[in-house]
Amino acid sequence: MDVLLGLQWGDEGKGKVVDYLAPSYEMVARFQGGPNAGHTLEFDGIKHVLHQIPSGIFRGNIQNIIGNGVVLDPVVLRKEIKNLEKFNIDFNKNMAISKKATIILPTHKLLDAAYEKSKGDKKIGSTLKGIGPTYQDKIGRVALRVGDMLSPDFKDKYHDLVERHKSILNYYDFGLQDLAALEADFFEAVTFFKSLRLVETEFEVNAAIKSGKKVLAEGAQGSLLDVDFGSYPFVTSSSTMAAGACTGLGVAPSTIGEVFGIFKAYCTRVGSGPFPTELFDAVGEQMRKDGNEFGSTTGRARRCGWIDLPALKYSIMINGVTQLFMMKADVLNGFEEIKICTEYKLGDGNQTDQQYLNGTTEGIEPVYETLKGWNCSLDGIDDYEKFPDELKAYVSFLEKELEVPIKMVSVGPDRKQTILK
Ligand code: 2SA
Ligand code: MG
Repeated sequence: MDVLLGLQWGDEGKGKVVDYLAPSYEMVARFQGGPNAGHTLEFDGIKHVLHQIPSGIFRGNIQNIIGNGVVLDPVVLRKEIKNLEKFNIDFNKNMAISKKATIILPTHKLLDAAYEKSKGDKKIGSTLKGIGPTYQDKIGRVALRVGDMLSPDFKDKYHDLVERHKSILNYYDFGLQDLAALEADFFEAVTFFKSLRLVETEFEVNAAIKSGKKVLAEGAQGSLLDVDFGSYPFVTSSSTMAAGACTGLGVAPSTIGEVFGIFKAYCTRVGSGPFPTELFDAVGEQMRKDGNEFGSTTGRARRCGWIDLPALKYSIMINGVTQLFMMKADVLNGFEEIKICTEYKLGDGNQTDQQYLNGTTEGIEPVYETLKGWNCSLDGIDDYEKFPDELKAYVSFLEKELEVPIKMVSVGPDRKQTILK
C-alpha cells in the first residue's frame, strides 16, 4: 500500500494527485478526517470538490474505501452522492464504508460551534463540521459508529448520546438552534446511508493487499495539522500522518511502500495557529488571488506565505516520505523573486531547521534564501526539460535541502497540467 499525504496545512492539491495516480491503483482509501476535507479534482473543464468520498471515484475500475478512521456526516455524504448523479457511478459496487467509521451527529456540529465560541480569540478556526467533538466521543468511547445504524435500537443510542450533548451545550449556554430540522435531515440521510455497502473494510483492504492489488491511502488535511505532531493545539483531531493510514484502515506498517508527500510551491493555512512565513503584504495577496486560495469547504480566505523548509523537513521526517510532488508552481509565475525559508532564527540568536512548531511563532523569525523568479507563463509546457531555468533551479534547490526527489510538478488544476520529472 502506498500513502499519499499533504505535508503542510492542507490544501496542497491532494485530490488532483490522487486522481492523476488513480489509473495505476485498484483501490483508493480514505483513513481519517471527514467533511472538513475538500479535495478538488478538475478534468474535462469541470471542477469537483469531494469531502468524504475518496478521490478514486471517477475511475470506474477502482474500489473506493471509507475506512474506520474517518468521521462521517450522513447528510453531507448523501449530498455528495447526489451531486455526482450525472456520472452514473455505481456506489454499491465502487465504494465501501467501514462499519467502524464514526458518525457525526447534528449536535456534534453545535458542540463544535460552542467550543469555538468559548475559546474567544484563541479559537482553532475549525471548519464547524463537528470533527473535533466527534473524535472526542470516539476516544471517550461513547460515539456511534456506522455499524450502529444497522441495529434496531439505533434511535435509543442516538438519543442517549444527544442527551449528553445537550447537557454540555447547556453548560456552555449554547442554544439548540433548529435541532429538530437538523435531526429530520439526519434520519432521512441515515435511511439512505443504510442502502450503501457497509462492511468491515479492513478485510477488503487486507485482501486487496494480499492478492497483490495496488492500494493508495488518501490522506486529508496535512501533517502540520496532525493531532500529535501538528502545531498543537491549532490542529485537526485526527492522525493525518502516514502512521494514521495503518490505524485508520487496519493494515500493518510493513505493508506501506511509497509515501508520496504533496506540497505547494508556497504555503497556505486556513484557520488559526502559527505560520512563520505568512505574508501580510501585496505578495501574499497576489498568492491568494492567483492561487484562488479560498477554502473549498468553507470558502474562507486562506493565509498565504513563502515555502517553509524547516516545517517541510519535519513532515518528511515523521512520515518517511519517499517521493515529493510539488503543486501550484504556476501560482508563482508572476514573481520576480521567490523566497525560501531555510531556517528559523530563534530568540537566543541561534538558527535551526529542526524546530517543532507548537501553538505559537513567538521567538521564531524565518531566515530566507532568495532565488530569481521565472516570471513567465508555464502554459502549454508538457515536459520538465522545457521549464524555465529559474523554475528548474527552484526545484533543484528544494530537492537538495529536502533530500527527497521531486517527481512531479503541477502547473495548473487540470489533469493534463501535470509534469513528470
Ligand atoms: P477541524 O474542522 O476541526 O478539522 O479544524 C481544525 C483545523 O484544521 C484545519 N482544517 C483544514 N485546513 C485546510 N483545509 C481543510 N479543508 C478545507 C479545504 C477547509 C475549508 O479544503 O479548503 O474549506 O475551509 C481543512 N480542514 C480542517 C482548520 O482550518 C482548523 O485550523
Ligand atoms: Mg482542501
